[in-house]
Amino acid sequence: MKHTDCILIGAPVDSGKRRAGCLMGPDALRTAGLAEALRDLGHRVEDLGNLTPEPYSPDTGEGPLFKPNETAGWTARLIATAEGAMTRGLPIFLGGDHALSLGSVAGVTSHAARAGRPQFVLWLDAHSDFHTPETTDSGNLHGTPLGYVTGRSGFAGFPPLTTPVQQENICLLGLRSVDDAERAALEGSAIRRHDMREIDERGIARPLGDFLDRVAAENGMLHVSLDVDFLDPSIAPAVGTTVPGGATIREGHLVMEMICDSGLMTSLDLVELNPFLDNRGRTAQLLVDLTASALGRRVFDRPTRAFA
Ligand code: 4U7
Ligand code: MN
Ligand code: MN
Ligand code: MN
Repeated sequence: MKHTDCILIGAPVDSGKRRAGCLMGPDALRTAGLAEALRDLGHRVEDLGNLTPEPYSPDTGEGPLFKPNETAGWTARLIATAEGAMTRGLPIFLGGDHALSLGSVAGVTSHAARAGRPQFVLWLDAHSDFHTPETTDSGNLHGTPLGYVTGRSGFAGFPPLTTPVQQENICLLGLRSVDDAERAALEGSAIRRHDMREIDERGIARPLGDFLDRVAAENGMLHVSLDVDFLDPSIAPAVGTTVPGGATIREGHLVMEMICDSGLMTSLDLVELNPFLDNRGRTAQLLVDLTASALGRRVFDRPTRAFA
């Protein structure tokens, strides 16, 4: 098992939606023993503590978007932090809501471009998060990160994107809540998408295995963005946007074990954890266990990609 330099980056982003609480996410993940679990697997772990957004003008509360200036300040800080961390190890972004990923994904993608490698993104989420500020009905920017990082228009006031992620390099897994405007945009795009019905029918290993094969064939960098609501709310209640019918504990672990076996993951987001809504820390603990699976925890050694 390869030992990794893990860099924990607390990003208590809470500006991406109206229901507060994700700002406590990084400390809940620490309390649940994230660093210890990774060290037990033999990895080196450095914790950068919690970031703050770059300075921004106060949000006025006017206009259709919730806290756009604060979110833009977070995006700028996260882009710079992600670019720096990628030169030193595997950044693990501790959210914070999913608006965090405007910055984490943009930053790792700009690093990949400099390294001359294509960036791939695996999006584990009930939602497609493909809105722009012009298509969102809720005004909540945690529903827009994939719109931003693919270079869709409408993100005035946000850091200009140096390198968009190629649509065909994105894989959405776990979908069960997609808004009409997102569906139309996705259907006109090359983004790979697998809803829960497909996962029920074919299993989760086949679509994921196909995607990992493509990342490997193109010598890509792989960013994994894990939204708590990918998981079924019965096992992961600590999230504001629960959608029934999500991934089971075993589907979650299988995804992470396959990612581990592939050896391809270069960065990771753990987002949308709202500890205020948790049940005795069980969601935070599950995220720690899933991260451990992605970084080598296993029951027995098995042949690589036995299920692909
Ligand atoms: B998350 C939503 F309307 N699409 O835009 C929206 F259903 O990061 C939800 O995936 C967005 O949790 C969910 O507000 C964002 C809604
Ligand atoms: Mn979601
Ligand atoms: Mn999301
Ligand atoms: Mn959510």
